[in-house]
Amino acid sequence: MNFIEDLKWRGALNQATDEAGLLEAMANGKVGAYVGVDPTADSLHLGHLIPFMVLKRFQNAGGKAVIIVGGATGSIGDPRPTTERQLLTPEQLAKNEKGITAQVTKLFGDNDTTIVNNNEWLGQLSLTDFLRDYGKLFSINVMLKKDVVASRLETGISFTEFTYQVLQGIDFHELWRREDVKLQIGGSDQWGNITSGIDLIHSLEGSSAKAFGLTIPLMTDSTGKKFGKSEGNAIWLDAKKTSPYTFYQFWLNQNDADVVKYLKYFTFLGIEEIDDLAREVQTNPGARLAQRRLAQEVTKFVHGSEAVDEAEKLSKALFSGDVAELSADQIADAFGGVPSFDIASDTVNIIDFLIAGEVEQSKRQAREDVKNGAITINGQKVTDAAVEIDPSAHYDGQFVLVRRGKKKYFLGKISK
Ligand code: 629
Repeated sequence: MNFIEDLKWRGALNQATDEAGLLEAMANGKVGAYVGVDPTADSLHLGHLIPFMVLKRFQNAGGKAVIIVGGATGSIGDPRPTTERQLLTPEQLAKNEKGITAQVTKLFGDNDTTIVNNNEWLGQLSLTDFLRDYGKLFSINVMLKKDVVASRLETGISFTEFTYQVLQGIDFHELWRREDVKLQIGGSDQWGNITSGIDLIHSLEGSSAKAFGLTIPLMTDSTGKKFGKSEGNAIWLDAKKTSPYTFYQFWLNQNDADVVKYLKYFTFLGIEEIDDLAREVQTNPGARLAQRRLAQEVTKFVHGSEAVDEAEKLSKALFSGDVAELSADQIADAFGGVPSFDIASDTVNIIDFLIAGEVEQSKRQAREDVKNGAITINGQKVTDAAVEIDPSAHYDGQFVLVRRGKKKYFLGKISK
């Protein structure tokens, strides 16, 4: 399969300007492709993986990868379909650029990749040069027809955001000129900006200049929900914002109805392996082999294989209830989502403790559960209702972990 056929098979091609032309250019020598990211936050999230996976596939197909960190475009803001963006402060921008650049470097690092900040050229451009050299080549009539601009005509759009498409167009031309970049890749929301660059290249370099665009469908899950959030929170690629364990679990918890789609779209596994895994989903869904492979592959790509081992070790400990030896960080990470309550650091009787944490509704029920062996504290079964719990004894004195029955966890947090 060639680059385009592979994308089609993976469900990762939404629109392309000229498939045959692109394949021909790729066959005629090493060409570059680029993806741009605006530093709107200090970390990438799952939405950014969408074009980055395809950029990697392009690299694997023999191309050169170029990434723009949009210091200049990020200071303007790509218009959203609904409302005007809040401008970021120079301090926020600088911090975000740093974070994003470091992550992109890690993702693409050692390979044949160029990372540039568009501040380099857009930051130098004078207003009169901008209007004379570029503004003259853009037709307001065409600009108004771009989807996102059209959708904002009712609610309003500032001149600043309206101009964004010109800036992204200048970027494409700049990379076309100096890095031999002939393809721009982005999510389907980027079509208008990408074609604006192609039009600019044709105006400046002649209509036969080779410049192509390709967009990728944005992901939705089988329930139609926006992909990439867990309990309303974004899944970040920064391990400090979303731990590798949470990241791994996000993929492990995907539905049977989605998992094959995600294997194609978010991993580098080939057709045979994915077909095998698809068969497993049909014949042995309980084993969740496909989900596990998905979690391993994506976590490895983003956080490395050691993080995969760590996440699997932690998952195993949780599954078996073997939590006594976990670190305080691992407890915080793995049990961040369970019901929690604040406790003091003084020793406390187990029954009072269970009532205080609302683990049990009545003392009578609490005593019964303790006697029956249904209560586990920090991985240790407690069957004596007279036991005193010492909150400082485990997990660096930060937590007391309670399990009621087989699965129900509660986390006592010791207030300092
Ligand atoms: C300068 C800036 C360029 C080319 C692109 C850009 C950024 C672009 C944009 N992209 C989104 C972002 O940065 O706003 N104008 O958050 C985001 N992108 C990844 C995918 C996307 C897109 O980084 O393309 O579609 C999300 O999946 O929204 O010269």
